Amino acid sequence: MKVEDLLNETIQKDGAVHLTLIDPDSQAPDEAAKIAAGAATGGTDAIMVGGSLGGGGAQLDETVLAIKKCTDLPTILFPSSVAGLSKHADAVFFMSLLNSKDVMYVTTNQALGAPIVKRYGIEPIPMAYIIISPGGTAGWVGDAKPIPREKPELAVAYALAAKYLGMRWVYLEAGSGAGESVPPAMIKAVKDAIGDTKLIVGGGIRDGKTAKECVEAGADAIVTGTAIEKGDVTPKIKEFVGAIKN
Ligand code: 1GP
Repeated sequence: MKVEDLLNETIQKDGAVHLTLIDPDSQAPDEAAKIAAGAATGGTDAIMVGGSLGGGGAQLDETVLAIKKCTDLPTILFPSSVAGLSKHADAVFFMSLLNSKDVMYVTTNQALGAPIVKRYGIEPIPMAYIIISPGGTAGWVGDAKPIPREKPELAVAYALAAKYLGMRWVYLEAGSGAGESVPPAMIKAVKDAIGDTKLIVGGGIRDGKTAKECVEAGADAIVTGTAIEKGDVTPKIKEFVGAIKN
């Protein structure tokens, strides 16, 4: 089954999915594999692999391979550029940073990467990436014009543009390690506007309560990374999963 179909089925069944983000640049491949295994035990639905800085080449390939050895969960690449592609992954969020000021992040990397995705045979999942203030490293690297937190109408405008461009997924990103997640009022405004287009929310989600608020506001998928970098992975993932699923 295609990864996107699996995610959609799970959203239909459970109300939401939890995605665990692993940055290949943050630890050795065997460590990444342990995190993925712990997240799988905790009930996460897929492993996203990517990061804003580095994390390409052999380190990325070895990380994806190590993760695939220890879990059957889908692996989805989350690339910041064409360098974030690996032939070993199952799928790739084929994403455009819609509110970037640099065409490199809107269409150029996508053009450079598209033939590679085809050659590797990995499943592209079309996604709009929208950076919300503060935006973190992703915002800086992607030269974004972060959307002010008190301006949901700007996020709605970008998300609707994504829908009308045919993207099936929209990701509201506050930035890894953000002090606060994307505001629920913004999530709600975006979901009300885009309807059946799937909404991913990430950045600054550290506990089940915040994850639940995001899902109640309309998020279909929650991404967490930083929260499991320290401490026990499985109980933390269980906290997120328990909070967001029906
Ligand atoms: C970053 O949205 C993701 O791209 C995850 O953010 O590390 O804050 O969980 P955190």
